[in-house]
Amino acid sequence: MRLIILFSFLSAVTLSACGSSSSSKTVSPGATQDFGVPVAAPSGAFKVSLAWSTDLASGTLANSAEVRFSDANDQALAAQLEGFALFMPAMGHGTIKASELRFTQDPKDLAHWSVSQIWFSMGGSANEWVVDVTASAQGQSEKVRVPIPYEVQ
Ligand SMILES: [Cu+2]
Repeated sequence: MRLIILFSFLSAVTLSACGSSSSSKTVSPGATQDFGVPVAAPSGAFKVSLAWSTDLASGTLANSAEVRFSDANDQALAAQLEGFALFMPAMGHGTIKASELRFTQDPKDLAHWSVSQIWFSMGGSANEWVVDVTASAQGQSEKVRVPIPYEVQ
């Protein structure tokens, strides 16, 4: 019970702190193919890149993203998406409603997944949220931290 009260208090305090930042980069209309720079898994088993399909907003399940996996030579790599965990490093918390996430693998391109029903528990400026993507490829399951260079409103 004390933990719950503490968490509620922290959430209330940090909500205003996050909103005060000046950065306001949002997802551009038609930016669904902007996958950014791929991030390599520690072992090099795969790289992952994200393209956000929507402007990002807290307090809604309307956010969605495309996820692509590639190998060391940037060729498409079939992979199993196992986790998509939002995290806010500056405040040390994740998000809620993670059980609502929906993962869909493209049956014609096993390197390509869609993630929908993504819930941000609070807003933030560009790069305040990150996503820890867990996936397995080439027999290795690994977690990769991918930046989110967009404002979450
Ligand atoms: Cu926060």
